[in-house]
Amino acid sequence: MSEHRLLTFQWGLQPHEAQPFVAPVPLEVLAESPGYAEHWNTADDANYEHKDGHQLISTEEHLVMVFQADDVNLHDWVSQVYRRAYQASKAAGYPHLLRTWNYLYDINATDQGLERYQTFCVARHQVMESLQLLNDPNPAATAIGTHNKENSLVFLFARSAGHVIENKRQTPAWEYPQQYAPRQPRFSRAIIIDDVLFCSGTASVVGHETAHVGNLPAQFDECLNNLQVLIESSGARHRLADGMYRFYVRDKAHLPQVSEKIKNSQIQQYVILHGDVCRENLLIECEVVFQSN
Ligand code: 3EB
Repeated sequence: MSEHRLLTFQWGLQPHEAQPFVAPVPLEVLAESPGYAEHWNTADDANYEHKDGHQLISTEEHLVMVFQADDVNLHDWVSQVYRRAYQASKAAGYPHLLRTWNYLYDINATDQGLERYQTFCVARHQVMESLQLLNDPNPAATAIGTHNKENSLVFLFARSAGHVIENKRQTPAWEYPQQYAPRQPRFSRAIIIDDVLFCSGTASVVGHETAHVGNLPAQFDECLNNLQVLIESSGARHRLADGMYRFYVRDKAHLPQVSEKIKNSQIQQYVILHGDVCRENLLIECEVVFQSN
């Protein structure tokens, strides 16, 4: 294990001291495992800053940036935020983007002829292109729709690069055909850094197509199939049941089926959130952190 292991994710423990910072997840919690709470811990001192309407948390190795807004022009806001995040992190010496969480209001709605998820993809791609980042490794990412007008973008940057893991059952997102968005989504299926494996929002996608349209239990199983492949490709010896899961469910009525599936899967640590998965025919998506400790 690396000596410089600075970030761990804990569940179920109370922090030793009051956390001065709480990252927003602007979605309704439908269910969670007993005592669920996600804590990001680091061995180093953390500095907290509010600056020009966003928050920065920095340690020797990591920089977290958090942007929130209520009523925005999506294209303009995403462009401004991504540009600022990339530029500020690079200037501060944290050039490697490991992970993003993109929570966007009404993600499947159509605005001026384009689905809002597609507008987000276009804006993200344009910023990366103009900053000449299209050949850089893509971060692990989540893109989910909120219901309460809130938008939030969270970035985890680091001084050292992670290692990208793609899923051999799936087309890399940046090679998706343009039916999903006029500019391809830019995310990797997983990133591993030290012994922490971040799996992106993982859904029932095989190749580039949605598998099991309309079938929640089968989509759940396909998510776990995809995660299993990512674990195997990472070379790490994690078990599916040991991950820390965030599930996103489009339809509240599916909650009993999801709970039943989780129970049978032996997953211990989870939260189930009510959010719109960015492709309309995906009923469920999950993201997972695996780590050995
Ligand atoms: C998929 O596999 C599902 O655009 O950043 C999942 C996670 C998905 C992140 C993104 C999209 C994104 O294609 C969609």
